[in-house]
Amino acid sequence: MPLTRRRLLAGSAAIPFLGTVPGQAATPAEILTAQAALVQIAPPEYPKTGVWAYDDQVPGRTLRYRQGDMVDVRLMNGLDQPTTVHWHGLRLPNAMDGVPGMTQPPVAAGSSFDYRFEARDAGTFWYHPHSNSLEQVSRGLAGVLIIDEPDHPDVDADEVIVLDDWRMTEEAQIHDSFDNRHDLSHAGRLGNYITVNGRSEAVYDVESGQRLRLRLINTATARIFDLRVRGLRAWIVALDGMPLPAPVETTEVVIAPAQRVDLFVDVIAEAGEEAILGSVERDGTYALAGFRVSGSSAAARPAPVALPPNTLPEVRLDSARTVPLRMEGGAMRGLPDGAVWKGNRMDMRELAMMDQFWAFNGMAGMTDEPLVDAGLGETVRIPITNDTAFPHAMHLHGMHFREVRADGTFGPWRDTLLVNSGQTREIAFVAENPGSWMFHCHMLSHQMAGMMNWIRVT
Ligand SMILES: [Cu+2]
Repeated sequence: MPLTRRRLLAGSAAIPFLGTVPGQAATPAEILTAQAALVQIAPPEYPKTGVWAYDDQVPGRTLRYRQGDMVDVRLMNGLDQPTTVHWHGLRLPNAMDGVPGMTQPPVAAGSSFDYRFEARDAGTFWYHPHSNSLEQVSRGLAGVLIIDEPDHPDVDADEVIVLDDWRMTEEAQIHDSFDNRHDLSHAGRLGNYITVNGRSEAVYDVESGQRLRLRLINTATARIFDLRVRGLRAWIVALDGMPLPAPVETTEVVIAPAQRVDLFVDVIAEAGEEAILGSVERDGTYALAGFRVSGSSAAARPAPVALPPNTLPEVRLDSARTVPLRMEGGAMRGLPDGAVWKGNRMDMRELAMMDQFWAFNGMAGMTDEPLVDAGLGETVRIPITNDTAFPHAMHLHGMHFREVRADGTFGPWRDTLLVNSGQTREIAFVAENPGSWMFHCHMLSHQMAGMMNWIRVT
């Protein structure tokens, strides 16, 4: 039987990966293969680290599109367990959101899945699995997705800075402690080795007077980075992919797991002077990114202007429905009244046997009915009260929200909000995107141990 070119291409694409969706003949422009790999993450005197990665890279390669393009990516699963890709922060059709058992079937080992959706919003986003998330993300599965504005902003360089931490053994291998009950019930899986773009430090050659765009992305599963800039004049221009109405000058940036912060920085250090992006730790400030400055300062630039806004819906509080969310549990406070897990009321000891330590409104883990059942176009307000002893980074899929401040004004658009112990912070969003959307803590140990629920928009 003669092989036609079409058959040959379709056949060769399917060889190692069974279970491809019928009719999936055209090869997407991008293929991401999730698989085990060996990568030099630790300093050179250590061995390579066995990771799970997209295409043998940590972080996965940066996917880049222009606003309005179609994102067209085939995930191939070379792991020995199911996986998916969640496109974090993107407003996309529900079927492309990557939540197994909710928006798509899990992608079995050896299978593939095609993701295709319009790049609606320009900004800095990222992708990661939503299947066995704590282990898969901790082992290295995460990558950056950038959607460029139609007109490039006036900067001399545009750099991605992926912040992550790893829990390593002394042989620089991923510590195999994903069900550690201390992590599940405390601050989560904090690492013992911090990386920038998969290395211990990033170094950039710059000239005094240059303006850089730095896209900070926190892919760690638990660590909140408290950052400082020195030798740089910095403005926040976007949060979680969405531009601020005006740049906000700052010297400090707090970035919780899954959040993104876009900075414009002007190099104000002269040649030979220190310019860093540093992380504040208990015993000092450590450089995560270093800028080797040459040249002498050119004339100072005018202050930056705002990035062009994405088209976001108007949040109307007057007609909004309010659904409070109370977070409880974890070490120190516990769940004295127990919680409902998978339809059964359990006491704290029984919940702990099931690795459940946290609850939303008295419910641990996913529920049959959503936290909010919203009508399409309805505005929903959720005051989030953190009655636990730990901070939590709450992430809503599929839609961005605004914080409603105590004085009734709105905060910036975000998809992930850090709520510290004892705080009540209210969010409001327009249920503009139909489907079933996860609403969960992005400290992934907390998500696994009870802090997840969902919102339905119909
Ligand atoms: Cu949490």
